This record gives sequence, structure tokens and C-alpha cells, in this order.
Amino acid sequence: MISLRLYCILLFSIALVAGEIKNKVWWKNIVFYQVYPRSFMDNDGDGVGDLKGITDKLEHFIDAGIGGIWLSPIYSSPMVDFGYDISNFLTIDPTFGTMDDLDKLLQKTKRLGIKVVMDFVPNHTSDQHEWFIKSVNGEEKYKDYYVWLEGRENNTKPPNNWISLFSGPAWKYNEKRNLWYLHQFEYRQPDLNFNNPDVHKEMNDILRFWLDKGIDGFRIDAIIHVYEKDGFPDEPVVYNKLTLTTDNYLNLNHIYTKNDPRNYDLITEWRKTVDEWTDAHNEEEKVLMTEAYTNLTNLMKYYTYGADISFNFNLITEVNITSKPSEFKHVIDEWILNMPDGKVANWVMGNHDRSRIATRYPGRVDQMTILSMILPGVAVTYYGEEIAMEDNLSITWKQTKDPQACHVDPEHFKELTRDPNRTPFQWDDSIDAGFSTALETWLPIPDNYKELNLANQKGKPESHYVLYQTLTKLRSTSIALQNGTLKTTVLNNDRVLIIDRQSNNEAIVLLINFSDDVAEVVDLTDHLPGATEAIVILANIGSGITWRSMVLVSSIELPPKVSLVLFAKVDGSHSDS
Ligand SMILES: *[C@@H]1O[C@H](CO)[C@@H](O)[C@H](O)[C@H]1NC(C)=O
Ligand SMILES: *[C@@H]1O[C@H](CO)[C@@H](O)[C@H](O)[C@H]1NC(C)=O
Ligand SMILES: *[C@@H]1O[C@H](CO)[C@@H](O)[C@H](O)[C@H]1NC(C)=O
Ligand SMILES: *[C@@H]1O[C@H](CO)[C@@H](O)[C@H](O)[C@H]1NC(C)=O
Ligand SMILES: *[C@@H]1O[C@H](CO)[C@@H](O)[C@H](O)[C@H]1NC(C)=O
Ligand SMILES: *[C@@H]1O[C@H](CO)[C@@H](O)[C@H](O)[C@H]1NC(C)=O
Ligand SMILES: CC(=O)N[C@H]1CO[C@H](CO)[C@@H](O)[C@@H]1O
Ligand SMILES: [Ca+2]
Ligand SMILES: [Ca+2]
Repeated sequence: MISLRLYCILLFSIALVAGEIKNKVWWKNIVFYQVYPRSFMDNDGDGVGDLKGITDKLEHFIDAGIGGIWLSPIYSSPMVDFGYDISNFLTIDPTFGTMDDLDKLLQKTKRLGIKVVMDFVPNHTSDQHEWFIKSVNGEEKYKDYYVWLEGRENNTKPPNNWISLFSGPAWKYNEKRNLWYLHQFEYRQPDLNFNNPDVHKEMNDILRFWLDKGIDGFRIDAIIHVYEKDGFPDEPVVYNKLTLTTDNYLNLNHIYTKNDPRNYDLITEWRKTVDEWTDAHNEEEKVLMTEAYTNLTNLMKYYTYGADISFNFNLITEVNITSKPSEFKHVIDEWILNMPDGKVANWVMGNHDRSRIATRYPGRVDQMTILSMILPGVAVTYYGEEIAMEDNLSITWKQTKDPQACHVDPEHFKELTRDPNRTPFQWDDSIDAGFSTALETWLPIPDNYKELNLANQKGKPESHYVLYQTLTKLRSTSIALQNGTLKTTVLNNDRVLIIDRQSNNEAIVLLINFSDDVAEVVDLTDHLPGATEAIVILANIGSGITWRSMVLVSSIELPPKVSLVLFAKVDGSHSDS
């Protein structure tokens, strides 16, 4: 046995070795939570959420079992795209507070052990950013910070046919420069020019600035849009019956404005910057997460090129309420099988661009929450999903705030608006759902807040929130969930999905009944060697099944739409697959 003293000396010297990255892969089994700062908590009563509000509510994350938060942009911004149009990457927008407020938030998260990840938006800045203003003025250093081009037909038409994600040409003419600038998003979000080494330097400096502040990593926005094809060729026009107008983004096949191979190298570059900082400061490993809506091959490349978490949106984009168990199985297996060795899986169930789970999966919201928590790796929760908030689909044209919707018309805005899933968090049944004291909040509070709120769900024998807490607790205690194998099985004629996690002598099994007609019973004898009985850890709310009750492994009944999580002791023969 080594003496305590020697042990301390050893520990101490390990800590002193330069280049020793501490607490590697701390995110392996974490639950990350996306805070949309405008809608989380309003401390100063102006109807918009802010940093002090988040700080006031940090205990909520401890209570809910959330290990890390990522903050949608809080930087200085004219708020054309609600913070995704950044006018200064190094300052805080007054809407959200001050740098001092952020420092206080970070002090408290460190004390509570909550990780904080910042949004990093490299593709574009606001047109109010000083770089853009200087670029417009033709200042030598900044002239090529953005993508400027001469237009067609004597500069009277855009340089090519590219369309912006927010509809209309992706180019805007600027009189002063007498040139057109590229904007893949809103015209007040000019694209940066990554062919310019100075832009790379700026971005790396920004990363280091925030690392110095003490944040735990970055979530990289819209990475697939960063580089465009050299020569700026026209994109092929495609026929799309869904599109409303000729200037719709869906009308082109975006082979030149998305997925440029150089985007991956950028991740490698930023990985290096972040790791060098970590080494030099003898700090904990930092997490890099990438946001990319692209195919599986490309998503896996982000892992290979240095992302710790390549966001997996496939449970949003590849399946829906009509999907069968086999389709879910496919989406899950595909991710696991294609992931490079040693990487951590992740399951994103929602974000500020997508309809909420309860709205996408009427009557099945718990099913999806449970799924994200039982699958291996990181679970990503969008704010409000822990209480199963719903979209407010009755927000009117007049109340609409989302630029993506404001750019169309009163007849079509509903197809594009992201406001319904950005409404304020429903804390309790008091005025403004406890979110604010303002007469009017930035988006209207859904009427259902009197019933559907956190306070109401806390401490209930069963509620969406209690279910959420039970799941996060299970993740933190169960070795099967933390380190177990994964087996996905489809049973009963593609009506039942089984997610089976096992480690040593412990099994956690999720069963989901997708069926609406056929009466069958599930037999898990083959799955759970040596077990005759299992404990029901939880079931979806309203299932009628008692938590902590026992079931016979050989005949498990799943009523309509039920999701059940079982615990069983098994023979320790289960090996890694
Ligand atoms: C472009 O401008 C030049 C000179 O200003 C003129 O000669 C030419 O005809 C113009 N071309 C078109 C297509 O308008
Ligand atoms: C994924 O997209 C890339 C283009 O970004 C394409 O080259 C590749 O063939 C696609 N892979 C699959 C499997 O569709
Ligand atoms: C669900 O996905 C299928 C296949 O992609 C699609 O045909 C269907 O329209 C989708 N349904 C809903 C409600 O989104
Ligand atoms: C959505 O918000 C509006 C207020 O603008 C309210 O009248 C409506 O009832 C809300 N809908 C739901 C489903 O809460
Ligand atoms: C996790 O599993 C691996 C291989 O199955 C094993 O080597 C490791 O010790 C396990 N870790 C824990 C914490 O149980
Ligand atoms: C699933 O639900 C259906 C009704 O929707 C029911 O008839 C069937 O028995 C259930 N399946 C199982 C395996 O319990
Ligand atoms: C999910 C997500 O982060 N979406 C953002 C992607 O980037 C564009 C432009 O910055 C934003 O408009 C989206 O909200
Ligand atoms: Ca406020
Ligand atoms: Ca770009």
C-alpha cells in the first residue's frame, strides 16, 4: 500500500505535468440542455429572458439532473436573427446583460458543477459588425473579410443564382463598394470569407478569448455553410412541389454552398486551437460540438476531423410519428455502427428551429424523451422539453418575430415560422408563467401554462418532469446505461421496439409499443438470461402502469402507446458486441 502522503505527492506531480489534459471525455454520459436565453427566465422584467434570469434558475439544472448547458448566442447583436447575427463576438448584448453577469453565471455554474458551452457562429457576422462596416468602406485589412463579387450584366444582377436560406437572392448589392456580398442567411448576415487568413486568425482569437473566460466548450453553428465553391458557379435548379415561390431555397440543389470539403479542415484547426489552450493552461478537456444538417457520411466526418459530438438530428429528421419500430432501429443502429471508434454517440430531440416533441409526437412525448436517455452517450434536451411543453401554433402574423417567417406573407408564414417552439419557459401558474413580470412577453405565453408548468409537475407521483428526473438519475447510477452494450430489436411484427442495455449482471430494457390494433405479449426470456422477473422503473405518463411494480419476463403486456423501462439482474454472460 502506498502511504497517503506519497499518494498526494504523486497526484500533485501528475497535475504538474504540462500537456496533461484533465477529466477527459467528461461529456461521455452527460445530459446537455439548450438554453434559448430569450425564453428561459427574465430577471429585469422587460419581457425577454436574460443572463441574470439563467443564473437565478441554475438550481433547476441540478434538480433535473442536467450536467451541461449550451447557450444560444448572447453576443452583441441587432437581433435580426435573434443573436445569430453577431455584431461583436467578444461582448454581451444588453438584452441579456453584461459581461459581469456572465462572469457571475460562470462562477455559480462552476460551484454547482454545471458545464457551460457557448454557441460559436463562424459563417457570418451581422452587417453591423465593425469588420463589415470597414469592409464596406474598403479599408485595406478588411476589404476581403467578406465574400464580395461583381454582379452579372454590368453589375446589375447578382453574381449567380444562389438563393438564401431565408428566401430570395443570396447576394446583396452595396452601393459604396459597388459590389455584391454573399449572405447564405438573412441579408443582414454577410458571410465571412474563409479564404482570408486574417479571418482564421480572428476566429481563433475569439475561441481563445472565451476559453480564457472559463467556458467548457463550443457548439459550432451552421458549419456546412462556411465555404463556398471556388468560381461561384450557378447551382442546379430542381423542381420542388413544396415551394411557394421561385426564390425559395428549396428550388436549388445546393452542391456549391453546402458541405465543401474545407469545412472539415476548419474543425481540425479549431480542435488544435482549443487543445493547445487546454494544454497550456493545464485545464480540463473542452468539448466541440458541430451543428450540421447533412448525410451520415458527412456527419461522421465531423467526428473524424475533431468534433467530440457531431450533432445527431436523425431522430428529428429521419423518423416521425408514422415511423415503425424497424425505422427507429435503423436510424439508431446506423449511427452507432458508423461512428468512428472511441467517439461518443448523441441524440438530439429538439432545438429552436424545430417543432417540439409533444407537437411532433402527439401522445408519445415520453417515448421520445425516454429513448434519448436510454440510448448510449449524450442526450440533448431543448429547454421546456423536460416538462413536455407544446408549440403554440396560434401565434398570429402580427405576433410573428422569426425573420424566416417575416420574409414571406400572412398566408404562408406558418409554414416557416419557428416562433411556436420558442415561447417562454412555463415555470408556474402565476403571471407570465413565472417567466417575467412584464405586461407583454416577447412571444406570447401559451394558454396551457396554468396546467402545464414546472411547479405543477414537481413532486407529483408521476409527471413528465418526474419521469425526466427519474431518467437522469438512472443514467447517473446505472452501469448498464453508462457503459453497457446496446442491442436494438424489433418484435411482434414490427410493432414493438426493444432497446437493451447490459453490463455485467445488470440490464436496463426499454420497450415501446407502437401498435394500435394487434394484441400481443412480449417475451424477453432470450434477452434477459437467468431473469424471471423484472422491475418496472418507469412508464410513460398516463400508461396506468405502476412504477416499481414487478413483471414476468416471459409475458410483458404493453398497453397502447406505452413505453416501459425495466431493470433486471441477469447472468453476467453478456459480452461486448
Ligand atoms: C455594359 O457597359 C458597357 C460600358 O459601360 C457597355 O458598352 C455594354 O453595352 C454594357 N453591357 C450590357 C449588357 O449592358
Ligand atoms: C453525402 O454527401 C456528399 C456531398 O456532400 C456526397 O458526396 C456523398 O455521396 C453523400 N453520401 C451519401 C451516402 O449519400
Ligand atoms: C413522416 O415521414 C414520412 C416518410 O419520410 C413522410 O412521408 C410523412 O409525410 C411524414 N409524416 C409527418 C407527419 O411528418
Ligand atoms: C398561443 O398564444 C395565443 C396568444 O397570442 C393564445 O391566445 C393561444 O391560446 C395560445 N395557444 C395555445 C395552444 O396555448
Ligand atoms: C466499461 O466497459 C469496458 C469494456 O466493456 C471496461 O473495460 C471498463 O472497465 C468499463 N468501465 C466501467 C466504469 O465499468
Ligand atoms: C400495443 O397496443 C395495442 C393497442 O394499441 C394492444 O392491442 C397491444 O396488445 C399492445 N401490444 C403489446 C405487445 O402489449
Ligand atoms: C439549430 C440552429 O442552431 N439553427 C441556427 C443555424 O444558423 C442559422 C444562422 O446562424 C440560424 O438562423 C439558426 O437558428
Ligand atoms: Ca430581461
Ligand atoms: Ca459561407
